[in-house]
Amino acid sequence: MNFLPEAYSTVAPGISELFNLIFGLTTFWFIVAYGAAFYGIFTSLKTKGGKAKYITGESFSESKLVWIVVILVIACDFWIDIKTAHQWSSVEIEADMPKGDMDIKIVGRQFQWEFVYPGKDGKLFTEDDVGVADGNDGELVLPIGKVTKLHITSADVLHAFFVRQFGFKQDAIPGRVLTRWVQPTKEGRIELTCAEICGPNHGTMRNWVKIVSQDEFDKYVKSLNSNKVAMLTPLGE
Ligand SMILES: [Cu+2]
Repeated sequence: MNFLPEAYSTVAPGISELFNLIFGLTTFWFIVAYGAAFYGIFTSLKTKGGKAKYITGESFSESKLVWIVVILVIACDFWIDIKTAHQWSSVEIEADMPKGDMDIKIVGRQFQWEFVYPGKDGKLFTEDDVGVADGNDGELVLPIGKVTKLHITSADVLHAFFVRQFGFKQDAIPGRVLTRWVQPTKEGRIELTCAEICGPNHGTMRNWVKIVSQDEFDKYVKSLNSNKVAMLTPLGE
C-alpha cells in the first residue's frame, strides 16, 4: 500500500518507508487495543447477572498482560527510533549532511515565497545574488541530481516550506537561517506550499518547484534580473 506522493528526492523513499512503518505499527496496535476492548464488552454482555470483579493489579499474575503490552510497545518505539536515526541526522544535523553543490536562499513572507540564487560569482550571500519574488504561483528552479543547500528563513512570521514529493518540511523562522538540503532525482514541476498557518492569505501561499537539467538551470539563473533582489530580504540576514 503506498498512498504517499511519488518520490522526487534522494531522501523521499526513506521518509515514505518510515511513514509506512509508523502507520503500520500504530494501525496494528489500534486494532489490538480496540479488538481487546470490544471483545471484553461483547463477551461480558452474554453473561447475565455476572458481577464485575475488582482487581487491584498488584500481583504479577494480574498485571502481566499490561506489562507484556508495555514492553512490546516500547520495543516498537525503539524499532522506529533505530530506523529514524540515520534519516534524521542526514536531514537535520549539519555535520552529517552531504557536501552541497550549490546554495539557494528561501524566504517566507506574508504571503509568498522568495528565492535567492547565487549570481555570477557562484556564491550565495554576496552582492550579485539574484532573486525572484513572484508572488503566488512563482517557481523555485532546481537542477536535477545536484545537492542543493536550502537556507530557509522568514521575513515576518512563522512559515513552513513544504514539498511533499521531496519528503521535506521545514519551518521558516524569523531571525534564523536554517540550512537543509535536497537532491532532486526527477525532472518535473511539483507543488510547494506553506504548511504553517501564517495569516489570512496563508492558503494562497502556493508556489512550484521546477526541476530541470543543469543547462536549463544555468540559463534560468542568467535570465533573472539582478535588480529584483532589492525587493527581497537583505542579503545574509
Ligand atoms: Cu503560510
